Amino acid sequence: MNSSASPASRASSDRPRVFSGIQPSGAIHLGNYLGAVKNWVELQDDHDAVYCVVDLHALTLPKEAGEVSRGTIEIGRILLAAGLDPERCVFFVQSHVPAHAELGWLMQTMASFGELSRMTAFKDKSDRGGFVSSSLFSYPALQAADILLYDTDIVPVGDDQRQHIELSRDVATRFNSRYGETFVVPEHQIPSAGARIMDLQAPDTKMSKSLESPGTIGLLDPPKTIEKKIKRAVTDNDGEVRFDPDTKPGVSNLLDILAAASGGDPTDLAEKYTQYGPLKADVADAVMSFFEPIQQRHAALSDDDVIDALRLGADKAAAIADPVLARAYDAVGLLPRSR
Ligand code: AQP
Repeated sequence: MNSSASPASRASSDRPRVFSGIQPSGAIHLGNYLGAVKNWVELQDDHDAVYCVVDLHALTLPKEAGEVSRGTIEIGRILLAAGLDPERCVFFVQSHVPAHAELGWLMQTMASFGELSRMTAFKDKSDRGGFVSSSLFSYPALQAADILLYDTDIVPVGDDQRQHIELSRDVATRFNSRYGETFVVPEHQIPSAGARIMDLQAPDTKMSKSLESPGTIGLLDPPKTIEKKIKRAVTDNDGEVRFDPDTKPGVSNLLDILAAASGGDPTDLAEKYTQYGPLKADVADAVMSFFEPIQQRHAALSDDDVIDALRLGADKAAAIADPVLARAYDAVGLLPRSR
């Protein structure tokens, strides 16, 4: 082992490290916020938090030149407005820290073809048609690298990421047993409510940036639009307010949103309502109470504010990631470049 700190020494000296990322693949929506970003903001208080705009992941689906850099600035602006504080977390862009792509290659060598073939995100996205790149198949290995580079203890994510975090754990464990203790094996942290917000017009489909559906609530949607989208949310004909995602996906999605936004348990919340109208009105109010202040802060931020924050973050991220990459190269036994 070289002079870089071992995973055990970091874990014993610091607060728990959290790492998570978001693709600049469209506007942040309600699912991203309740499933991930809201928790990221809270975790800054008592964790050593590292958050990343995973721009290399966004390239797994075809993009026009310039689309990803515009998306990165925009998503950075929304995340700062939502409460990420560059003084209290490391906030950066994945491609600004080359160690991600480098460790990503090592992780590809550790993930089996069979494991990657079982990833449901690949099946879902490759079924949408169009050009299917090999990166869409292998990016969970890059995601493992993203996480492992920071000696991450906890990965706060939505439920759709459960399988990818499991893969990160498997490749870390495999690497450690083949080459010696090198990586911290991370745990996922998935919220009890809001972990999988469904599309309001298709409640059997996850709300997703890249789908651009009318059933997606964008964090920057005007209040009237949000109200209208929630009013028009697909429910069912039996008129009973009950939390039962299998038989009542639309109503259950609304109850889950309400529980995630205002606290409480969706089954208990259901008992307060006898009609869909008042439930929808309360969901719209709860969502707006979070989104309005974020929208105001967003309007006050400039592109330069984002660029400055991300520049600072890249230096801080590289200072953590580079020694971990060196540790991994050393463990594998690559010939060091002579000095
Ligand atoms: N619907 C959701 N409900 C709860 N959490 C969600 N997340 C995503 N969708 C939901 C969580 O948000 C974080 C960022 O994930 P992402 O960048 O992959 O977001 P996305 O909306 O899923 O974006 P894409 O481009 O459309 O990707 P796909 O199609 O792969 O989902 C993660 O923590 C995620 O769990």
